[in-house]
Amino acid sequence: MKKSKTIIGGEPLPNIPWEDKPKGCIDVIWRYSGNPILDWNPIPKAARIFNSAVLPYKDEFVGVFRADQRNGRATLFFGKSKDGLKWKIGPDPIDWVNEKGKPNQISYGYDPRFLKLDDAYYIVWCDDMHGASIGLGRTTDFKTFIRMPNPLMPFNRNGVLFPRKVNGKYILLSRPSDSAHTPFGDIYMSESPDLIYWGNHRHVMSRGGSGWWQGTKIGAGPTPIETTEGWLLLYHGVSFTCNGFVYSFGAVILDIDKPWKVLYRTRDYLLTPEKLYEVTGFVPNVTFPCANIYDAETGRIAIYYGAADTCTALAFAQVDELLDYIKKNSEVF
Ligand code: BMA
Repeated sequence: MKKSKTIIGGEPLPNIPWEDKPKGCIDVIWRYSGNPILDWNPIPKAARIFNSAVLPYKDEFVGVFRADQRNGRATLFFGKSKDGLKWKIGPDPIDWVNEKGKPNQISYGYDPRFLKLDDAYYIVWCDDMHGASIGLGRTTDFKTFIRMPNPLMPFNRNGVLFPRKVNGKYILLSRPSDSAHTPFGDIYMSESPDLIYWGNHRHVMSRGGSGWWQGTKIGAGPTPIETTEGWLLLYHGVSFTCNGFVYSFGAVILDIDKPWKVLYRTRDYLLTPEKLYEVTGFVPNVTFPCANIYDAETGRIAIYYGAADTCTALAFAQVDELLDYIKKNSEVF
């Protein structure tokens, strides 16, 4: 097995879900042959589970799932898995409390990101703050979930926390938006000394470039991975067609110490809706990555993405190959 020393600070994850790249595949991200791993009506209380985030925990896996219930409302469920493929989710939505342990439920929640930061597990999601904004919460035991103050005001989506402080500050990416199906959007960055007060906002990257796939809007994807080449960040890019939006994804390498600085950015998409479960469903033509777990030893990356706002799917990449591809097929604008 090829060893990689490219991922910094990560743990080995020998049980990462994995499939070798199929022979003849020319892509740097390839799909799991067993996709989708969660299909229509996966649990009694959810019609569709997609755009969800998972993490390794001890020898198993835990996840925070975007589950759209049968009343159409998006909410967040917690789940566990022994292998990262078959999940036991719910049966009920996460029961949020405030810092004093009193109920503090969310009215809706979607597109969670999930990460270990310092001594806790944090969840960032799109929350209702009299309009869509960024929600933040934490847990240490996956039983008590504490809702924290909203880091940013409406309207905003696609909040993504870095897995460590940079220059002594917590870093949050976000995508200021409108209250509907936003027809624009760039990625911004904010910093905080304590995960409560956020400021020093910076623009990171814009939609557009020569790739029409990211011409309408872009949004940060899973938690960035620290590598010897910089922060590896997957992001989604959206194009606007006669039939509506199409969500693909690409990747960017950000400077380690100045993470608002884009070093390399994919010109072409890395994955776009092609498979039946990506091009048909509740919202056709959506591939939306929310998690990337990795084995720091081998450099294997497993990417969890939502397909057509209906299913959860899995794809794979090898960190050295992916970084090399991004550097050789980059445009920065
Ligand atoms: C975005 C978010 C995503 C969704 C996408 C396509 O605005 O709501 O959750 O996957 O639209 O519907």
